[in-house]
Amino acid sequence: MRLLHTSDWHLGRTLHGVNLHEAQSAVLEHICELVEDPRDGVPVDAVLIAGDVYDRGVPPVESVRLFESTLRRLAESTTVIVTSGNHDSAIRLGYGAGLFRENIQMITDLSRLDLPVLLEGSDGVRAAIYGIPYLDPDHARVALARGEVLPRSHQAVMGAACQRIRDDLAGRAGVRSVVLAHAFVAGAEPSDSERSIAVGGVDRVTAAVFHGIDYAALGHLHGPQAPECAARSLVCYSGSPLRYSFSEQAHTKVVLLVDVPEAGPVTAMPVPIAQPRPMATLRGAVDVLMQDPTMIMHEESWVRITVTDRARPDSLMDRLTSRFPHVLQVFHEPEGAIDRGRGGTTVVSERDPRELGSDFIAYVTKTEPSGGEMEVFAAGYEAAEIAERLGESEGAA
Ligand SMILES: [Mn+2]
Repeated sequence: MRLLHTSDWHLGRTLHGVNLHEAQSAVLEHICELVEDPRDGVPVDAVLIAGDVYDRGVPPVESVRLFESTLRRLAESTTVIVTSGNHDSAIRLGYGAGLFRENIQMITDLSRLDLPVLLEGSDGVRAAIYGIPYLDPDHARVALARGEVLPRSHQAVMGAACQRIRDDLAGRAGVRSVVLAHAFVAGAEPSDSERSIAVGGVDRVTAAVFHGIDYAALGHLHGPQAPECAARSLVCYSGSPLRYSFSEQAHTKVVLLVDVPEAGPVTAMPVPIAQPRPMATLRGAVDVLMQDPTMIMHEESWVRITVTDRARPDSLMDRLTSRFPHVLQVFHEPEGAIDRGRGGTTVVSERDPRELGSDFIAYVTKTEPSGGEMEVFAAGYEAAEIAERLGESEGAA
């Protein structure tokens, strides 16, 4: 059985103000082509999209259109299984789940997580494919409890979800098992473009929660990787198909072609996805940046530039854009200046609000925030996030 695993499309996302709709359209076109015309002739039995289809709960109209046309096109030739991520509104993404044809499976409702999609590959291999929507511990610890409410942690709720899946699997002989999940597995590498899902300060689950499952198709982290796992399970992140932050400038973005044999280990083969532009981080005095011949290779890239001149150079932005028209961020850090502390006064959307809050407290009070202050700030932030999500899911507005 051949599966195509992808995640974290983040349709509607911008990159420091640059609209990525065209780049996202090109990526989805590429994915459709991989399905319609597989390079090695092996048909793709299902496309798995492990959460964060959209960048936010209420995505732009052009993103909704792009997702619909992609779904329709993929469903012409394969089965598509989609779960919701922490950026998606589960209810909005799941609209139509009960209406779509058999080969479009939108799994955004916790009550469905142990009801698998039963698939038979073109090679006769059978698999039970389970989708775990993003589990918000505050909600899932009640929804997934058998009796007592579960501890308030990702580990507890993901563990309970996987246990339900293993219970269901126990009654199914001769099928391979695949799980889609949206989680931060310990040992894996984050980047700057994931929104924190920490609850009570902890965001991770151990890879061992997936034991007994042949393949865990993960979403959430934007770099492709296969964290260490319990024996005989393969746990992989496909990563996002586009770079969504400078911290990803060295990533090779991919989708994974996953082969599930009748018996024996599952394998995942990365297929590189072309990026609209390279990315680079440059640093130096402005005259050097403007004249250095080795910088030619970055002239068409998306760049972030740190200028190190003692005084901020005149018409800095104009000068830089004349050589680097796709410059997205400019910082000024005079060489030899005293360190003003982590991050300086730069506020970028990728930074964890708790970290920003800590900087703010330090800035206002001129002292490091105490543990107690940070706890109050983190609790307030989490409460605001929960309130926002509830407002969204209940359609209060
Ligand atoms: Mn994501």
